[in-house]
Amino acid sequence: MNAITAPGTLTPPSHDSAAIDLAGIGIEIFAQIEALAALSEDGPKLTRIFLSPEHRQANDRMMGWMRAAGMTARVDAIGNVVGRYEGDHPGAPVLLLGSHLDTVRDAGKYDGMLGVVSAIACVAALNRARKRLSFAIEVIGFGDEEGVRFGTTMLGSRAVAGSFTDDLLERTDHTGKTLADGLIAFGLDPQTIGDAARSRNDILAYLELHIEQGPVLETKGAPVGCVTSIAGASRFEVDISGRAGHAGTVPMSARNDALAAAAECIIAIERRCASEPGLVGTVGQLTVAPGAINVIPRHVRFTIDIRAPDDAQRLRAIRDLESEISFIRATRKVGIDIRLIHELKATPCAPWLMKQIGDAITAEGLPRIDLPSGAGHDGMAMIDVADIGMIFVRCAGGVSHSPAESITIDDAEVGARVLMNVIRNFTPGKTP
Ligand code: HGY
Ligand code: MN
Ligand code: MN
Repeated sequence: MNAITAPGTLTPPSHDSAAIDLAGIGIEIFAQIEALAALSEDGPKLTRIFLSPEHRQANDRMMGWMRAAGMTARVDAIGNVVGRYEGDHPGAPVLLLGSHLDTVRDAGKYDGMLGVVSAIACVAALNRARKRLSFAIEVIGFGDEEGVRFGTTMLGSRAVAGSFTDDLLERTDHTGKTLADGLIAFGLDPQTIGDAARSRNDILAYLELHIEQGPVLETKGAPVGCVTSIAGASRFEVDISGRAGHAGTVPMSARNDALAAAAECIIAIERRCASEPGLVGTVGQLTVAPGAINVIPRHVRFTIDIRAPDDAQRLRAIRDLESEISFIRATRKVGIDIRLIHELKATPCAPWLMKQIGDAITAEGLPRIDLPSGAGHDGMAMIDVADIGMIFVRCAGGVSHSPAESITIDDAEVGARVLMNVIRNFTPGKTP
């Protein structure tokens, strides 16, 4: 335990969250979510990718809201937007709040944005009440959590956590631009990414509010939940090289059809991942070349996303699939290259933070529901620099990564009230 979080060095704030007026906070949150949803490369769909013009517009919008909430606001060395609300004394340690501002393609408008906007709304309420706490609050809008543009995820939070590695600068997007090119075009210097890194010594905890992206809270009739852990994830890029040929003349027995081989691999992935509870596998992207109706496919590239709550379970499934894919390679006489492009271990939420989240939920007169997260979150990176806690908000049908993603204003308000309650009663520390 370092000096800052030793008990007694910070006086816990008064337990009077009731003194902070949160009336209408759900409406305020919804209005800002709607404003952000309009910042898209393909409106009326919502797609906002890392270091894009829409990302810059979102950062500008966030800095305006952060400053209006009494914070200083800046963009850090990798493009995250960071607001800071000072504590009751200079140089106070920081409670980090936040989530991500980037989206998947044709996304819902709450995944990520709800956590950033709710955190700002809580700080705005503290500011209106002229409340200062014994710690500073920083709100981070991470620029890349989904990994849509460069394939590997959590680039923003990895830079903050100090786990960004320079090889990532060479990752390319679908146009062939590297991450370094993207940073320069955004007005940033790839050589200074290290400046975004924070030290564990000045962070008390990282706390994220996020939609559940699953059906558990809705099934249990609960508006909010306390996250226990985040499933570990591995992402791969697979290249299959066969032989192009005339669709009308090459006998079936003489083909090296890259797409048929890919199809066999994809069914093997689905079959293996469906064989164990908790294990999930998805092939979300696939390209075919040359892509003509009357040519036997020469090359296929597809992605694999494999997750499990338990790392050994995930790694066992990966080993099994690697041997199945080797068998397909041999029997179909094609080339198959599998590249790991991203991996983050299963991440536990800190019991001491879970207790404070649970207390905040019950203080709102609600049942405490603890649940794991199948979706990935920035806390998987932030665990390298702080203990993490997450508050989940119910979403309709558990639907996410889809324009059908939706929550109610009431649930947005409950989520913000729970977040505010954790903030007002936050006591740094370790497992109770
Ligand atoms: O893919 C995920 O789980 C997250 O939404 N980035
Ligand atoms: Mn997402
Ligand atoms: Mn998310």
